[in-house]
Amino acid sequence: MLEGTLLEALGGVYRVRPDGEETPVDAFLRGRLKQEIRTGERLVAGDRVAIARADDGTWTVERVAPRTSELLRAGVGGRKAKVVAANVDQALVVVSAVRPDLNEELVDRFLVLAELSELPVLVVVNKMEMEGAPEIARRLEARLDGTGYDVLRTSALTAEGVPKLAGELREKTSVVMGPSGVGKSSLLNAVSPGLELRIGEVSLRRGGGRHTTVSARLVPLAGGGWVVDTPGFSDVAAWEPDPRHLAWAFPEFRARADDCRFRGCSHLHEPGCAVKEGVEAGEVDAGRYGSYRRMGSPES
Ligand SMILES: Nc1nc2c(ncn2[C@@H]2O[C@H](COP(=O)(O)OP(=O)(O)OP(=O)(O)O)[C@@H](O)[C@H]2O)c(=O)[nH]1
Ligand SMILES: [Mg+2]
Ligand SMILES: [Zn+2]
Repeated sequence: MLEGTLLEALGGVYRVRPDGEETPVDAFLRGRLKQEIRTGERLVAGDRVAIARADDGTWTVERVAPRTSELLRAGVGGRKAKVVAANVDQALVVVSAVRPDLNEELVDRFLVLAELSELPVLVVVNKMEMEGAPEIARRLEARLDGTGYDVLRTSALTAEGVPKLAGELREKTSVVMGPSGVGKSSLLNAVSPGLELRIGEVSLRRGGGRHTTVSARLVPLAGGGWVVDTPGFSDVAAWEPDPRHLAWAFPEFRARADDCRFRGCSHLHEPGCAVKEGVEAGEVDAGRYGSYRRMGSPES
């Protein structure tokens, strides 16, 4: 039996890197574990597993270790959470200033996913060399002022911010998330040139264009550390309809909630709400507060 880390799950094939070895092996599920996975939670990139080799040379996944963390997103067509990656230390929300244009409310929604997953998060604004990008990045920084989130400006094209990004990824396991086409894979290639992750243009030639990265994949970085590259997504509904949990996912609200008149204030219609007062005083960003209201109401 060998311990290892799941790099990628590809429709029934589980690519596992045994600890201390360079070359991954493909393993399969059998028996009870297969039943459990079918009815419950899937295995995802980052899972710690034990694998065993059968007489015919094939590998099977025998055990999955409890996870230390999970990046969650809403499952397709439902509000139930789905796991994107396991055992990561931090999440990166990657967007581009332009092409595709930065959508501030979408950033808020990605940040909520990271918060509900209880992961530290870094915001990355890519394609900074493009015209108009500095003004767009400045606006996002102003919106996030007071949240505690760091915003890192990058360009995979000019390498602006890439050494800084490499520093943030070093010695940790991270997961990148963000819309398709913003340059997530390009940035990881820039940080670690040996990776050769597939990027946009290649799939354009194949007639695709969207969703160049097709499955979550854990890769090692040249400087030490690991990162899960994920396919872009923009359907970022929170699965958590309880407004108190949602409110908790906005750190600048969290910091004020003690001053609200009512305990468990939803910051929506209660009198004496310190968050609403903060919005009126210009101390809490009105755009973020609008995101919160829309995320909490199902018709949004
Ligand atoms: N101008 C400019 N283009 C970039 C930059 N980074 C990436 N691109 C381009 O943006 C396109 C998308 O890049 P990808 O790295 O495939 O984007 P992704 O976020 O991984 O996309 P998915 O895998 O579909 O989620 C490609 O054509 C890249 O060449 C950048 O900093 N500046
Ligand atoms: Mg990609
Ligand atoms: Zn309140």
